[in-house]
Amino acid sequence: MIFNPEHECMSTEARKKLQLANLKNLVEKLYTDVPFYRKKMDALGITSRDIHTLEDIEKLPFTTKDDLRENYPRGMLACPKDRIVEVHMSSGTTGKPVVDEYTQKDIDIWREAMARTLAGGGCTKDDIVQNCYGYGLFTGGPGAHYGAMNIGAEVLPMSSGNTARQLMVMQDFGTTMLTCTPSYALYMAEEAAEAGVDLKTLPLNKGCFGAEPWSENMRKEIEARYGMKAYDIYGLTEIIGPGVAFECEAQEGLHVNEDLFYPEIINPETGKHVPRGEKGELVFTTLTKEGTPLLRYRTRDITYFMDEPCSCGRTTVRMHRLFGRTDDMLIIRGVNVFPSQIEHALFGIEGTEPQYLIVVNRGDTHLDEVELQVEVKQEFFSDETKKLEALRTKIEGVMKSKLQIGLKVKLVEPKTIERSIGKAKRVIDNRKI
Ligand code: DLL
Repeated sequence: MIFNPEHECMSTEARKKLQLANLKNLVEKLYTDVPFYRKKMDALGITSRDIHTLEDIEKLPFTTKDDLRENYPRGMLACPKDRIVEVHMSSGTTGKPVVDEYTQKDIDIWREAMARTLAGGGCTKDDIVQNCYGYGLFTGGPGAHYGAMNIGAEVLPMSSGNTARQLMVMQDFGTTMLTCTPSYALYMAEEAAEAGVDLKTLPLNKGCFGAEPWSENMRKEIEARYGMKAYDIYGLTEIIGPGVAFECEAQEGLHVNEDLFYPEIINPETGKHVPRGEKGELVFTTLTKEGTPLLRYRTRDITYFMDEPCSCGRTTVRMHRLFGRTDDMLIIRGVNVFPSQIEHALFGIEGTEPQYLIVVNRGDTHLDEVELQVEVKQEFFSDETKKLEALRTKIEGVMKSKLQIGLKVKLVEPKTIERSIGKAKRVIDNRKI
């Protein structure tokens, strides 16, 4: 189902016109109401009168996470404080959190963006949505909740954790749709298997998963274990939370809600647009927000635009599922490695579970050493050691050829790598650099 065909299937020209009008308004508003932006624009000698086309956005300044941290808690506010009705913050582990403040209109935009997102994953008013994203300052829980309510579905506001209760409610209330991080979906599937619950026999047939990197193979694993369709959804606190981009039934890239959030892809080194279709850093401008609107926010997420028409009929641009972040890239002995590459290489190997941990150390010789811990399927583990050793050597070989670096593989028993109810932690970097 397309939630808002008028906006999601608009002609490119009509959308561009709308985006340009909103961009001009935004620049005007930020100049008048946010001293941080006025200073930046003055430094570049630019005003809203310099914006004639959407391409002129390149004249405008970027916003970075550091800018937001420096303006914590309320320096980015673009409207009177008494108009704010809700606040969310990122779950960042270092430094100050980033803050998103919502007026009632911003909440309405979010409800709209998330209704489009869940509808992309097949949600209708007849669905029973078990929402296991965390509730609280994190945007996941409330975002999915608002979207499902906007569609008119029934919401089970479970939040994350307490897996036994999740499984009980799922069976007793006939959940038809699941929303949570992909790693928690897999964890729940493991617990279900342990408890003798066959998820494939339940009415649950679809889910919208995001908030952390996951791969095509992880999708296949979730789809197989639950007997469901698993859709990728993307967003970030700074821009609105979830609801920025989402997959449709074609599962070929994520449609960006680009009438609300204007996307660009830049070369992270030069800050210039990359040629259309090339990989780079994703940048968003919030076109219609009131509380904490942002201009050209550098997400550090890496993707590319997919411009070919989509079979679903939506005309919004799609972005490829994320390749990683400019800041989660590991540099191992001078080679750039993304955890997603390791994950991708791993999933093709039979006998392994989709659970892994990358541990990076700087050894006695001052060289970087990587240990990749991989869970092995139970049947494999109870087998003879020769078979395990062959698997270990095989994984090391695959990694060497795919990543161009040697790493040590340690095979571990099922369920030994710590599970997460929120975002999974895949890398431990012990190097003090
Ligand atoms: O994770 C919002 C969200 C909630 C998205 C629920 C989807 C579902 P933050 O905590 O601010 O917000 O983290 C945002 O998480 O910049 C990406 O690096 C990463 N991320 C989010 N969705 C995906 C995804 C929420 N589908 C940061 N694939 C973003 C890969 C994702 N990474």
